[in-house]
Order: sequence, then C-alpha cells, then structure tokens
Amino acid sequence: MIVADYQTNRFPTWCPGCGDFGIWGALKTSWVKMGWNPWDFAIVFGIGCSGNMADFIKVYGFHSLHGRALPNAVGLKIANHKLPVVVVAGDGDCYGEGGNHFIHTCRGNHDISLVVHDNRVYGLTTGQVAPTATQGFKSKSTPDGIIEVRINPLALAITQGATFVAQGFAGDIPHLTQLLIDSYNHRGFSVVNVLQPCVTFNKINTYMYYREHTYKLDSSHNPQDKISALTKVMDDERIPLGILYKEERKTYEQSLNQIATNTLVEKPYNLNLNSLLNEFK
Ligand SMILES: Cc1ncc(C[n+]2csc(CCOP(=O)(O)OP(=O)(O)O)c2C)c(N)n1
Ligand code: SF4
Repeated sequence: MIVADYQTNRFPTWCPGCGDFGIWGALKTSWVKMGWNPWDFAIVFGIGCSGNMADFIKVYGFHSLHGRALPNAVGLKIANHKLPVVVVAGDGDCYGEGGNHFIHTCRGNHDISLVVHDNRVYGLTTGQVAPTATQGFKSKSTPDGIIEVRINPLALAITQGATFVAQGFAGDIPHLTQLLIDSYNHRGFSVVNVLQPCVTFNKINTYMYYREHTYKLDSSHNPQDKISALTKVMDDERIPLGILYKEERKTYEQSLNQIATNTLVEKPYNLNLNSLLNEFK
C-alpha cells in the first residue's frame, strides 16, 4: 500500500495551516507501515472539522453523531472483534458532549484506538470554547474568559482505566506516526491525544506555543509508573509528548464469553423478526 491508496478524490476543506493536515498525513502513513489494506480496518469519526476527515479517507468509515463516536466503535468492535477499530474525534466531541462515553470506554478497556484532535476549541462551529481550553480562555461563547478549570484528558484516561495513553503533536508527523502504530499494536483501549493547532479560532495554542511548551519523553520515563505519568500530565507548562502510560489488562472483548470462539458476525442466526415483534404486543 501507498499513502494515495487511502485517499478519496476530494481535497480537505480545512483552513490552510490547520493541524488536521498533519494528523491526516500521520494516520495514512501509519496504515502503510502497518500493512493495512483500506478494507482491513474500520474508522468511526465524530462530528467536527476533525470528523470531516471522513470525506478525505478511503477506508470503511462511519461518520457518527457529535459525541457518539466511541459508543458506535464499541458496538462495532463487539460485533466483530477481529477488526481493528480506530476512532477520530475532536476534543469537544470526545471530552465535552461525549465525555461520559470517554470515561466508560476507558473503564471497559475496549480494544479500540482513539485519536483525538485536541485544538482546545470548537472548530467546525466557528470558535466556541472547548472543555480542554485553559481557564480564562476568551472565545465567542466566553467573551470574558471561561470560568471552569480545564479537563485534563490524559489524567482522566489514566485514572479511569485506559491501558495505553499517549500524546503527540500535529507539527511532528514522524513522531505522531510511531505513536499511532504503537497504539494499534496495543491490546486494549488506547488514547492518543494530539495537540492540534486551530490556526483560525485559537490564537493562543499555536505551533509556536507547542514548540516552546512541549518536550519528548525519553528512556528515563517508565510508562508502567502511573504516578510518574500522572505527575507529568498534570503539568500545564511543560507538556509531555510520547507514551505516558501503558498497562496489560484483559480487554472487554476478551472477557465476553459470547464471543470467545468466534465473532458475532460469524455466528449463524435465525431471526424471525415477526415473532420477536409479536412478543411486544
Ligand atoms: C448533538 C450535537 N450537538 C452539537 C452539535 C454542533 N457541533 C458540531 S461540531 C461541534 C464542535 C466541534 O468541536 P470539536 O469536537 O472540538 O471538533 P473540531 O471541529 O474542533 O475538530 C458542535 C458543538 C452537533 N452537530 N450535534
Ligand atoms: S476552523 Fe480550526 S480546526 Fe477547523 S479547519 Fe480551520 S483551523 Fe482547522
């Protein structure tokens, strides 16, 4: 496979310079390196500028509702647990409206790879505040600055049971590509939060901001050390990039007796819809 094999004939409508381009590139390169054909896996997209990628990627995809990408992916994975399932969503989608689903997917350790475009703002709806925005951030919906403290998605993921937690940067495509590959190779729920500049509606968290505030984790960081991972993700001034936390734990699908021998989609079924409906009369 080559990168062009995953492309549709539509060119992205994202603003020039948007971090979504970098994530788009990293995703396609990661699939080439995995040796995945476009029909070997499925992607569920949320709603947002990030989710618009559904039109620019030629694989089996499902463009779900805002905040509902994860429950759709969970259903897909339970139906066919042999299929790799990737989720692409925005921070507003995943940590705001879909925050509840995020927490419970972490708890379940569903074998899904989640990639979040974290631009700390609502892009598609033109610049309202997102739950990841720093306290005081001024936006169209918070002209005097947001009152609430920000959600820390990585701390949430680690404490709620995600078994692979990493952070990448849309401005460093090779590094992000490797994180994505590592997340696919992990069995369990993996969260890759990607720092993604929204060049139009977030003038604070720019490429320059992230170049100045991020650093790469090196071999002195032990991803099995939960306390060390939490300490690092709680620091808003020095922002870590790399694999923060990794743990081996039985996945949700491995715990389901119903799919212990084969997938649900492979099981023969003899469903008589009328008799089923009659039971409700
Ligand atoms: C149920 C529902 N609520 C709200 C919306 C409106 N809406 C669409 S995209 C969006 C926010 C997008 O922000 P984010 O998820 O961060 O993605 P981005 O556009 O920044 O990539 C909202 C509020 C919707 N489409 N459906
Ligand atoms: S509004 Fe922001 S996130 Fe959306 S395409 Fe433009 S730069 Fe990207």
